[in-house]
Amino acid sequence: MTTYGPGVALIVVDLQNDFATREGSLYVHGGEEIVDAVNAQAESATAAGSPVFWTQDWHPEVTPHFVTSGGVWPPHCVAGTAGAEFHADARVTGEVIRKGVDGTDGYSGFSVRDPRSGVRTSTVLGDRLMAAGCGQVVVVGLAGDHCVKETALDARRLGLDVVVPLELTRFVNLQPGDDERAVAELRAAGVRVDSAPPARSDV
Ligand code: VGL
Ligand code: ZN
Repeated sequence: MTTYGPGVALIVVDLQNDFATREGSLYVHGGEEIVDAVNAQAESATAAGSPVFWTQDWHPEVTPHFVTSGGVWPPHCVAGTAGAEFHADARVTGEVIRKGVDGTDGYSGFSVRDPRSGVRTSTVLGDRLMAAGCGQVVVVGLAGDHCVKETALDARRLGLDVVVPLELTRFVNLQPGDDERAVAELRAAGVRVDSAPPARSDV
């Protein structure tokens, strides 16, 4: 059991219109349902002195991440478009970490990978957490089988304790069963996957 405080950070992944609204180009079913609860988490975290980070998928118009250029995803979260904006109800406070900029595959908030060269580079998120002295992160947002998962796995690679509350994420399920496989992969990596959201006073 853990409680928000300066040693624990909240990372909100990609709560953006293209994922979290029905009109979005890569709508994650039920994505809009988590927005209020995520806001409440962010409020609790901030009140307890926990840093809060919001990742933002932020792609160029043409990128090998998109199916139109050899990738797997429909174009989404193109820099500067409405689809890339945070959900209108999201109360974004704290630092925004953009990923996928410059044509990289930005799945994790901690690192991005250039699909052409295979080179992986770090975002500032890991440095920020180290500088803040955070040993634990709570990862929420969209999508549980992609960016939430990759962010949580990277956090484990950095040696952090990681909690993913299932009520605060939703899954794409591009292939049926991706949700269960993602949860299994997270648990195998030592991530605590909770089936209920953390109580507000008892994360
Ligand atoms: C995501 C696929 C492509 C995500 C981002 O936020 O989970 N998924 N880009
Ligand atoms: Zn993307």
